[in-house]
Amino acid sequence: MVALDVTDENKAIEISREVFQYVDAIKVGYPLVLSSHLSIVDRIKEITKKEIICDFKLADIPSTNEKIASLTLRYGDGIICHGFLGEDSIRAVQEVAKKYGEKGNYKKVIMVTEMSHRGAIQFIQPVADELAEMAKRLKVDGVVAPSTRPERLKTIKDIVGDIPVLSPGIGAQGGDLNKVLNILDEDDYIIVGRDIYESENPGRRAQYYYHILKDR
Ligand code: NUP
Repeated sequence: MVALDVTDENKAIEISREVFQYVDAIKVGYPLVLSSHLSIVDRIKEITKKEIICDFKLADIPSTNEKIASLTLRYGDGIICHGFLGEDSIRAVQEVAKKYGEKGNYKKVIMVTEMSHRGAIQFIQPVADELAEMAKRLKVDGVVAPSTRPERLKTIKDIVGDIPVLSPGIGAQGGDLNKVLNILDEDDYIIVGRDIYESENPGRRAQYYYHILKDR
């Protein structure tokens, strides 16, 4: 999954065209959407026909999460939420996704467990296993867990079982790809941003990851 955190709409479209054949999904977040518009998701989808995940890390009370999710899922195929707000905040997003599902548009609700940066050790890590247990209980469609700490990735993966794991931290954040690939299964994703979109040739860089994943 490529993270398209560029702040120029045209650049985002250009990179999407270069990388889409090598990725399973595209993740957009605030950098791109705040510098353009949420409808950029439709444009990227039209060009790439790939799943688009909106990484908005929802972290609000249920009624506000619900409003944000309703707006976001008009465009995206999935949305990333924080888990530390508690069960009701996630359930509110799942309710929205369910309504879209009833109309034939399956939408994924993905929950952050432990984040990949160093600061995550401070507050999130101590509760991350419980967050993973909650994710499992709520049957979310995916969890985010760090490639920067393979041992934590493994623990979280063991807790969530068959829920797919999306793992950022490879490339610019220094995660060890081999260690991570020994932990992840076929249904899981690595998320790579800067190492692809900041490279001289994003298409070739995406292809590099594609081959590693395909040949393993
Ligand atoms: O724990 C997380 N770490 C992380 O890097 C959760 C995330 N959602 N991300 C996102 O993954 C981050 O916001 C960025 O969009 C992407 C990683 O990008 P890069 O470090 O490969 O450039």
